[in-house]
Amino acid sequence: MTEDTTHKKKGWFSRLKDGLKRSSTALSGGIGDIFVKRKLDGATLEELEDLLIMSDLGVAVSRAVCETLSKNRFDKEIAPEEVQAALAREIAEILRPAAIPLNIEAGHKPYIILMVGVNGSGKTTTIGKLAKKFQNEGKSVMLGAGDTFRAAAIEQLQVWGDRNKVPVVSGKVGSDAAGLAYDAIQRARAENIDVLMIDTAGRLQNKSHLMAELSKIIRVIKKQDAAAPHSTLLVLDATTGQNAVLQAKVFQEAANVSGLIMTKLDGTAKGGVLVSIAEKFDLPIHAIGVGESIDDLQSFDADDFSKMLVGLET
Ligand SMILES: Nc1nc2c(ncn2[C@@H]2O[C@H](COP(=O)(O)OP(=O)(O)O)[C@@H](O)[C@H]2O)c(=O)[nH]1
Ligand SMILES: [Mg+2]
Repeated sequence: MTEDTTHKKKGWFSRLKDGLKRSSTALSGGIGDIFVKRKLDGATLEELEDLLIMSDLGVAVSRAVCETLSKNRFDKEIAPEEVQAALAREIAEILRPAAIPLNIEAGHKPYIILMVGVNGSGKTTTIGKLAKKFQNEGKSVMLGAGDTFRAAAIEQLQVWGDRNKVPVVSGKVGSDAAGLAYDAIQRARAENIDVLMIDTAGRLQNKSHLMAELSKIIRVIKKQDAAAPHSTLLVLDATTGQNAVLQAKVFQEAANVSGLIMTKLDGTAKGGVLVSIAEKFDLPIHAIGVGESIDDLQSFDADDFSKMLVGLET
């Protein structure tokens, strides 16, 4: 590792730690409270299971870790650190198969990425961050302003386009998002672009409307390229806690999601929900957002994430 990347890693690492502090302090602090000079008896295990469930880990994971602990250490004195380590092991076990980087397969040109997720989850920002990443990999990038609902949304994508010096295809406010997707694909083809990212609106107030809009966009994209969208990325805001599970379900139904990016793990995050989502939906976790700036996107590491979540040093 070069000095530069070491420095960078420290930067986002410490920020991520800050972000998880709330849930992990509750978790590690809670574990400390439960286990101060205590034996691992039935009542203690029950208390621990409750704490884990409250940390958004999901019932299945919480039960599994308690069962493992009970098998190995029942009726023995146990230190909080041992509980944290066992918990981190269980969580990493679940997350490891899901830690799959986003792979832009050659052979699709443009490689079309559709970004979906509720308003405010971080879609547009994540597009901006990914644009830089793809350009660093030597790929040409174009953005499609498919959130045609608000002028501010189009302008915001334009700002990210300018920042990255990549073209943005946009239409009038209120125009048809599917039509915009069509135009963007045409232009990306004409300009021989490698990766086209299409932004969308995420109005969840009306589920059937959202579904209709997304499926129309997807239908139009498929008419251009039957294999597209090549990736449909669901962006989830970590601070929404358990609500993210519901969002994953709705968007899975509406848009056949192919992978996840969880944002705002630098904020007052409740990152534990990622564990229950990975458990419930068989979806790759491609990356995590750890800030609002262009470089604040990191690939997902199951072991580091698990340790930080339970308050262990990595
Ligand atoms: N702290 C933090 N803020 C983020 C992150 N990703 C996005 N945001 C902020 O969240 C807000 C909504 O993001 P935006 O990209 O507009 O969401 P969209 O409505 O899904 O397109 C903006 O203020 C972003 O700067 C992140 O990883 N960390
Ligand atoms: Mg947006």
